[in-house]
This record gives sequence, structure tokens and C-alpha cells, in this order.
Amino acid sequence: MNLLGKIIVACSLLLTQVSQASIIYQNDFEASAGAQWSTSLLDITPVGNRSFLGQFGNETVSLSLDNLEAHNTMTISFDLFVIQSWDGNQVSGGGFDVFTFGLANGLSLLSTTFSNTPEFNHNQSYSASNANGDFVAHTGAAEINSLGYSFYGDSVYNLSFTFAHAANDVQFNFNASGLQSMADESWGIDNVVVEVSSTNNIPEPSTLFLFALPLLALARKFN
Ligand SMILES: [Ca+2]
Ligand SMILES: [Ca+2]
Repeated sequence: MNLLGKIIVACSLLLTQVSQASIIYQNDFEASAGAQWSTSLLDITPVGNRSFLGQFGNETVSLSLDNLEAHNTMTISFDLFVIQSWDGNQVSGGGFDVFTFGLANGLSLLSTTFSNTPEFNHNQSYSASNANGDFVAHTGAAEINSLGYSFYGDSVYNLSFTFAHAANDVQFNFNASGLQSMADESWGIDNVVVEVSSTNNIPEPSTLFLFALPLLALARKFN
């Protein structure tokens, strides 16, 4: 291999020094919630018999994990069940129906509204991650009216968030506010997966270019 070839191999190695992600927690709630959760409340969907964490109203539910392996990046994925007659942005028709998700350390990952009432033209903020969106009901939903709830139905959102995180513990807060009574509007969580990874310092493309340029010039000289 000539010098140029060695340089190309060295550069590609620099670009691929990324370690694999490892799953540190997962729960489909088919058995139990577990001590990591602030609640043990489980329910089963009327259609499909899916066991999930819920149902909840205007309250906060927390997931706490500790003794984490070394990492600098974290990803959490979960399914949000939006159950019955959520009104999204429709203040005069029973909203704002807000769902927020984030870390107890203050990192906000989602603060938006959801609507299951398109028949009233009640729009929702999601798929915006903040409450400023204005989209038709069910925008971004993975499933619509699949869980079997009769009062204005239900929707399921597959949510996933990746963020910088290095502490050896973490607390996630799931919260809803503005909802009418539990008989009208509620929510649940299913299929939670938390992954961590350690990403080595990858040179910025511009840095790599500056590094490679004189070496390429050198290679030409010796070829
Ligand atoms: Ca489940
Ligand atoms: Ca409402």
C-alpha cells in the first residue's frame, strides 16, 4: 500500500471510531412496571389486549435509572397512548391538552398538544415538539383508533429522543396537563427502550480536511 492508500485508511478509521449502543432498560409492561417507575399502575387495551403503563390524567409519572455504564449519548423510545377525547389546541373546546416529556435535570424533550377530535376541527401542536404547532388531529400518529376506546377513540405515537448525557443516573418525567376528567381523556405509555452509547471524538469534516490536505500533498511528492 502506498502512502496515499495508508492515509485514506487512517482517515476512514478516524470516521468509524464510534462504539455500539447498548440497551440499558426496556419494558413492554406485559408483566409489571418495576421499581424504576413512580407508579405500578397497568391497564389493558380494549382491543388487542395490550398491557401498558396507565391510565393517567393530569399528573407526572417518572422513570429513574441508576448505576449506568459510561456513556455520553442517550436515546429513549416509547409509545404514547393518547386515549379518548383530547382537544389539542382548542382552548374554547376543552384544550389546551398538553403532554410534556423530559429529564428531571431540566432538559425538555417534548411539550406539545394532541387531539383525537378531528370531527370538531380541533388541531394539535404535534408534530411540533413545542406547543406552537397547528396541525390536524392525529398528525404523526403511528396508529389511529386501534386500541378500542369508544369515546372519540385513541391514537398511538412512536416517540424517540437522542440527547447528550453522561451522568451515571437519569430520571425521565412524563406529564400531562389541561385534560378534562379521566373518563374523558387519559394517556398511557408502552414499549419503553433506553439505550446509551459512547461516541469517540470524531474530527469535524473541516478539521479532517485540514489534517488530510498536507498529508495528501506529501503523498503526491513521494508517489
Ligand atoms: Ca405492552
Ligand atoms: Ca380536553
